[in-house]
Amino acid sequence: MLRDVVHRTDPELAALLDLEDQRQRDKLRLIPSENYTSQAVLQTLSSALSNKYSEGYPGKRYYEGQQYIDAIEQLCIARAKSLFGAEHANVQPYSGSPANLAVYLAFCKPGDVIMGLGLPAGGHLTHGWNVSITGKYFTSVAYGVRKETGRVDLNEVEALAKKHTPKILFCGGTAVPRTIDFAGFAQIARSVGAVLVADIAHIAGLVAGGAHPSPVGHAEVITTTTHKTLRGPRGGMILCNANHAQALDRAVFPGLQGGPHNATVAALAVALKEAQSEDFRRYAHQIVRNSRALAEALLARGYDLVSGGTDNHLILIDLSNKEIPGKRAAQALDRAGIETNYNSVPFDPRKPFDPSGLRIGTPGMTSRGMTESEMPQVAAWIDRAIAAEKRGDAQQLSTIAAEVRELLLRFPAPGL
Ligand code: DSN
Repeated sequence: MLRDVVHRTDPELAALLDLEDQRQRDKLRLIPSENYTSQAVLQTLSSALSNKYSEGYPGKRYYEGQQYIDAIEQLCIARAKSLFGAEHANVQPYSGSPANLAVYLAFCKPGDVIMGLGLPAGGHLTHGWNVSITGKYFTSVAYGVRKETGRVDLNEVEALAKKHTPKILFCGGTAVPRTIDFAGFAQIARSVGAVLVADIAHIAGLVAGGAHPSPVGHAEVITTTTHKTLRGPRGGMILCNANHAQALDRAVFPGLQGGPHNATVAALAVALKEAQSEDFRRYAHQIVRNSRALAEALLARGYDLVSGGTDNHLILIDLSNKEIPGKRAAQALDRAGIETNYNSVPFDPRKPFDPSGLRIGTPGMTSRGMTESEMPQVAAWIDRAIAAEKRGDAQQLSTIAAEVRELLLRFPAPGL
């Protein structure tokens, strides 16, 4: 119905929207930060809330007409607090990066020392990497992963923290295939007087569904996006202990942002309700089972996985031993109907725009209902596509894309 209206108003744009829907239906979407939101979330995003300005917080706005907006934001906050067991929630950050910037603004002055996982080791740009404002305006110290294990070594983190005494210590990242030891990080942060910030953007849905330990009770501040494993709209959220509520709220507004995106806040409220369900718990645990099954199938085919496997939704493949760079592999896989992203691996000798790795994950396909039974087939397609690309067999890539489409007919894409 809504799309019909767009077709009448702007057929050129509507045709592109239709094509993107079709692409998301037909492709095996393995990018670990992507997912399929529900129809309820998508419909809420396109509501009249998009017409409204609401600078401020419920009960303290700078614009009138907030009777329903206040109720919506309060509902969203209450659901976020209850789902994660947090004392305070701010649901206004536009996404994960602004949520992280708010943390800097709340706790640091320019030039202060901060610590986070380095980008090449799986950290996020906003954890202090040098090309980000967070690496330019603050004195950033990066910890890494051990070459032999591909895992964070808390002894290294502790030694660096003791030497540099950061104001804030980030844990979490964008290419971390293993469980994050929040308690271990908390002990280090406490010992040097740093605020521990757990960036759970990737794993928020796993935490909510009980498939990854929760940082609540360990990290004083938790930041997240809302659209990855959590399966909500594109957005961000900050959870924290009550004593940090005022500083973080002020940092988000008026420190960094103007009016919240009300339709996004409302859609997040819907997603948080969905995340309270038993279905969501099953989905979260299935993501991990699928990921482990896929990792095993890839290992059996000789793929080198960073850290040797996975505990969560994400698998980082080092393609060096397959003698194909990540970008070429990802482009070939896309032609074979399998969507991934190329990614640096720890200690990567190649450049970030043409790295050695491929990052894949199971949230999207789990949302479509796939289970462990499909994972050997997925690994076989990846392997066949990479071999086909190496011998220049474009026909084989098209054949795989057709097989992928055929399988996906059995697993309808939610929301589309
Ligand atoms: N772009 C996100 C991801 O793909 O992990 C991180 O910001």
